[in-house]
This record gives sequence, C-alpha cells and structure tokens, in this order.
Amino acid sequence: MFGSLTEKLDGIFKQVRGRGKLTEKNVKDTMREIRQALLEADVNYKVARDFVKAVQEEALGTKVLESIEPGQQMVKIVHDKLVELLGTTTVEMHPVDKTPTVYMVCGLQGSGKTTLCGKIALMNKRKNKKPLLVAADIYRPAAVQQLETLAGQIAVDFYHLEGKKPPEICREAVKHARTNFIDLVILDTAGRLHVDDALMAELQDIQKQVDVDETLLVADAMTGQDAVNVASQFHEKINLTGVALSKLDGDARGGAALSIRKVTGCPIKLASTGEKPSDLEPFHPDRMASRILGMGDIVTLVEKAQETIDMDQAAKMQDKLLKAQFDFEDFLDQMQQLKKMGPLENVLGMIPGIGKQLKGVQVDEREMERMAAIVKSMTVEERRRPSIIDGSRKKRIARGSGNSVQAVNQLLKQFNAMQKMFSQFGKNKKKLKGMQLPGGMPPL
Ligand SMILES: Nc1nc2c(ncn2[C@@H]2O[C@H](COP(=O)(O)OP(=O)(O)O)[C@@H](O)[C@H]2O)c(=O)[nH]1
Ligand SMILES: [Mg+2]
Repeated sequence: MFGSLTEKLDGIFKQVRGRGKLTEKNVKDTMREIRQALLEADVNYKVARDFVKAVQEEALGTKVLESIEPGQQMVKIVHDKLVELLGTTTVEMHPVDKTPTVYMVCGLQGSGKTTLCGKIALMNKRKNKKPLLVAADIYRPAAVQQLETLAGQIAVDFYHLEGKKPPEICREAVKHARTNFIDLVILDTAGRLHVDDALMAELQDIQKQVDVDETLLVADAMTGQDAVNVASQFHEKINLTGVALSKLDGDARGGAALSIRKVTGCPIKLASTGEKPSDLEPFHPDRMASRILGMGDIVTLVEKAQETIDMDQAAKMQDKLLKAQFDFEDFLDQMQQLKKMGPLENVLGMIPGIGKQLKGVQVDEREMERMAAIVKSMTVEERRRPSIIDGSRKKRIARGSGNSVQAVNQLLKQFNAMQKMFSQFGKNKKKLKGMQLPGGMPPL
C-alpha cells in the first residue's frame, strides 16, 4: 500500500536534504512536487491543495534549526500535517457496553462488508464479548450463506429470518439478542453496484426499526476517489459514525485513505488489511502517516509480535540475527512464529530500513513451505552447521523433502545471503541505537 507515493516522497525529501538550507524558493518547489505526488496517488485535488498550503506555511514560518537537516525538518512537518489529515487521534468504535450494542455495516457491493462483519465479530469475541452476525443482505442469493459459513468458521452466533425484509430481520435479531445474552449485534446489510435510493431507503428504515449505535461504512481503498464520493453520499443519507477502509493490503494508491476523513468529516476507525478474519486493525492516524512516509511502523509490528511471540525468545532472536549467528533451527522456529503474524511482506515492511531493501521481493508463502520441508529433512547437526552439507548430504536432503538438489542449493545460497544481510544490520546497530521499542521488547 502507498508504495509509489512513499517512493516519490522519499525522492523529494532526498533532494531537500541535499540542500544546505530551506529558502522560500526551494520550499515552494518542493511543495509543487509533493502536490503532484499526492494527485498521482489519487488524492482529492482540494485536499492536496490545502495540504500543501498548510505545509508550506508552516515550513516558511518555522525557524530552521541548525542542529537538524532541512530535509528532516520538512519530513517532520509533512508527517504532522499528514497525521492531521488522517484525523489526528485514533477514534474508537462505539463501546460494546449494552445488551446489545448494535453496529450496522454498509457499503457498496463487493466493498468488503461481509468480510468486515466477520472481522469485527472475531475482534470482539477475543475480548470476551458475545457477538451475533445478522444476515440482512437478502438480494444476493449466496450472501446469507456466505455470512453463515463465516460465522461457523470463527464460531460465533448467526441470525437470519427466511423470507423477511431486512428491517424486520434486524429488529427481530435485536430482540433475539436481548434474550440470548448477546453483547454485540452486527448487521450485514445489502450493497448495490452504485449508490441508489432504494438502498438508502432500506438503510434508513433499518435505522428506524433498530437503535443503531454505530453506522459504519466500508470504503474500498482500491477504488480511490470513487470511495470518497460514495462515502459522502452515504454520510448525507444515513449519518455515518465511522468509516472502515478495506483492502489496504492491495496496491491502492492511497488517495481514498488520505481524502476520506477531510472530505466527509467522518472518522476512519478501522483498517482492513486482508481476507482473513484476523486482518483488522484500529486505524491510527499517526502510524498511518509514518507508513506513508516510509518511516516504518514499528509500533504496530511490536504489538503484533507481542500478541504472538514469546518475548524472551524474540529478544534472543534479535540478538542472534544481528550477530548473524542464527542457524537453520532458528530459521524453522522463526517461520512458525512469523506465520502467526500474517503475510511476511507485511511484517518485514514494517521494520524501518528493511522495507526499502526488500522492495520488489515477493515472499511466496508456498515457497516458504517448501523451504521448511527442506530444513525439516536436515539432521540437527546440519541445521546447526550448514557448512557441513556436502554433495551427498544435499542429495539425501533433496530426496527426503521431495525436492531437487538445485532447490537445496538455492536455499543454502539464500540462507547465506540472509546471514550477510543481517550481519550488515548488526553493523548498523549503532545508527539504530536508542530506538526504544515499547512493551518490554529490548531496545536496539
Ligand atoms: N485483499 C483483501 N480482500 C478483501 C478485503 N476485504 C474483503 N476482501 C475481499 O473482497 C471480496 C468482497 O468481499 P465481501 O465481504 O463479500 O464484500 P461485500 O459484498 O461488501 O459483502 C471478497 O473476495 C473478500 O475476500 C481486504 O481487506 N483485503
Ligand atoms: Mg456481503
């Protein structure tokens, strides 16, 4: 996500850094380039214009500090303004504090409503709340089935009334919830290919029948400016309380994410980053801004790691990595851990300094499985000291794992390269020093 915008901004900042000081002329030139980069990322043109104006005013009004480079100062200003653009502070979902609290999820067809309903249900289930998924999309034949299957997968309650209209289904669902100790009712409503009156009337009708606490719009980040227009139209008709951006994992150019808050005035509350039920994060403007600027999102990374990885083990691993002492045993271990954290590219992309080096590297999960199979065919001794793996050992490993000797060779080569890369990071450790990782992770 935001790949090309991040790259462009990075290029622009590099130029600024090359200059000795900020003058009115070079600030203005820089601003013109930033504006162009934003427009190319499909940011709403008014939003881009106002953004650039605000940055420029601040840049020109700021005394250039001698101790830092002009480029750094500029990055800081752009970062702060981006945070503002994205909404400044994290806005939480309406608390689940009644029996039941009701969320209504709306949006166009295919925007990711049903998927999001499942994600929200899972997120709350993990907080020991009891959610209920309600199928209120009766127009697409497979829609009810899709939600029911999803409910089964994540093991939460499901509700539907055959042959009834959505407002009635929703009303009855809330009644059912009251008597069944449900904490959160999630209404999966119907979408259309375009915003139309019938759709809006139906959603308004549901709002009349049910006391909705959160009216959430799912906006598909891949659709750029369209997502912003759709959001405005929904907001006008049904008074949204929040927006969830979906498909942020795709190669969206970022325009929707950057414009939607400003244009609609409605807070972005959730970020959906994949197809799996666990691919959901609260939306944090500051972290998103850091990601856009390619500064890495170490906070999210660490939080994710905390959820899944044993801290002691993580500390040991960090040490081993930086000293390039890790072996194939660690490699196997790490792969199991990483699997729990989600797609590898995402995880690696969040580490400052690594994102760029991995540019263009596609981490193929199947390939990872294959590598794991090869490593598993090694003896413990071989895993610890890969240098002893000679021709005949390679043959045995290849046979044992159902791979070619070539594949084994390739893995050994990659492993070597990885060790080199990490030993470089180890050498750069001084540069990273003092970077404090929150939550008990040892500082670098
Ligand atoms: N990559 C990705 N795909 C998503 C995301 N959210 C939904 N999808 C996919 O988008 C398609 C439409 O999703 P669905 O929830 O059925 O949309 P609905 O018509 O609005 O209910 C499905 O193939 C989902 O798997 C996301 O955050 N990332
Ligand atoms: Mg659906």
